Amino acid sequence: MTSSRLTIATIPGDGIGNEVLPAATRVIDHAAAQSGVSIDWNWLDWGCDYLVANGSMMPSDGIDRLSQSDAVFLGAVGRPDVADHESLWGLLIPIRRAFDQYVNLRPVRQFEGVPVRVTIPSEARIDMVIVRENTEGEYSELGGRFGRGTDREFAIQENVFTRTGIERVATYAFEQAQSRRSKLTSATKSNGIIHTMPFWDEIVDEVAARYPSIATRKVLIDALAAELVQRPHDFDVIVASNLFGDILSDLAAATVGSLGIAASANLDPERRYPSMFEPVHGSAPDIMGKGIANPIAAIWSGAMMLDHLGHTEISDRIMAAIDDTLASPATRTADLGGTSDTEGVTTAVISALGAS
Ligand code: GGG
Repeated sequence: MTSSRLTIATIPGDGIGNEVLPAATRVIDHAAAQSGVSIDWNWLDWGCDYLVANGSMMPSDGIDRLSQSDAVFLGAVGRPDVADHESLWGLLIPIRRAFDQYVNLRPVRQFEGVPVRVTIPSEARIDMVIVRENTEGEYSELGGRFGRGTDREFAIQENVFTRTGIERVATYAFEQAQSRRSKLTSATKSNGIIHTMPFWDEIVDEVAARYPSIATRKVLIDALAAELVQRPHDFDVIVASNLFGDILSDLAAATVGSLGIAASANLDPERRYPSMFEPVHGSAPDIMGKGIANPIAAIWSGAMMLDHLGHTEISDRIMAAIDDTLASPATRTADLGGTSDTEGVTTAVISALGAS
C-alpha cells in the first residue's frame, strides 16, 4: 500500500552532495505537500568528514539503521584527501550490496531547449535507459596486492559474474525494453575477455529467447562507446556489467548536456530492502562551496524515488517542472550553458510546481 508518510534516510555525503541534496529535498517537500504526502528526512552526517572524525564512513550499525527507512537518498561520496576506494567501499558500495540493489537504473534523455553535445537528425530525440548490474562484475573485493614496495610488486583483481546475477539484471532490462520501444543492446567484450564476457553473452541470449518481440543486439563495448556518440538517438535500453554500465552512463549523459542531469536508482526490484537514489555525479570538489552545482540530477533522482514508492503522480509533476525549468538558459546552471545557480534552479523548479 502506498503510504502518505515516508521516512527517507538522507545522506548528503561529501562536496556538492551537501548542496544538491538539500535543494532536492526542498523540491520534493513542496511537490509532496501538494498531494498530501509528508516526508521525514532522517539526515545522516556520514561520509569523509565522519571518516576523519570516527575512523569509518558510517557507524557499525549503519546498515541496520538504513533498513528502517522506506528508501535511502544519497548525495555524493569522495574528498581529495581520502583515497577514492576507501570512501566508495566504506559507504556507497556496502549499501548497494547489503540491500541487494542489483539494478542501477540510469535514465538519459534530451530536454527541450537544452542543446545536445552531438550531431543528430533534427527530428531525432535521445531517450534511453542504462541498466547497470550493480552488485558484482568488475566491482569485486577478490584479489590483493602482493610484494608491496618490492620490485616484484603486483596486484590481482578478480571479476565475479554469476548466473543469478546476470540473469536477474538482464530480465529487468528486457522488461524495461518491453515497456519502452522494444530495443535492447547488451554491452560486451567477449572478443578480449575470455571467460566472463562469453558467459554474460550466453545468459543474455537465454533471457532474450524469452522476449522474442525485443530487437536485441550484442555490441562490443568499444564500438558501443563510438555508437553512443554517433547515434545516441538509436538506443532504447542498454544492459551492461557494473563497470561498463558506469562508463557508458557518464558518456550518454554527456551527449544530452552534462552529468549535472544524470539521475540514478539503485533498486532492489523485489522490494525486500530499501532502494537507494542518488545523482550519478560525484562530490565535485572543484566547484563545491560556490553555489553553482546543478541540482537537477538530485531532484530527478528524488522523483525516481517517489515513483518507486508508489507516488507516480508526484514524480510526474516534478519531471514536468524540471522540463519547464530546463527550457530556459535563465533557469539552467552553467554546465548546461545557463546563467543560473543551485538556488536559482531550485526556486525555479518549485515555482514551476505552482503554489501549495
Ligand atoms: N552520487 C554518489 C557518488 O559520489 N558517485 C560517484 C561514484 O564514483 N560512483 C561510483 C559508482 O557509481 O560506481
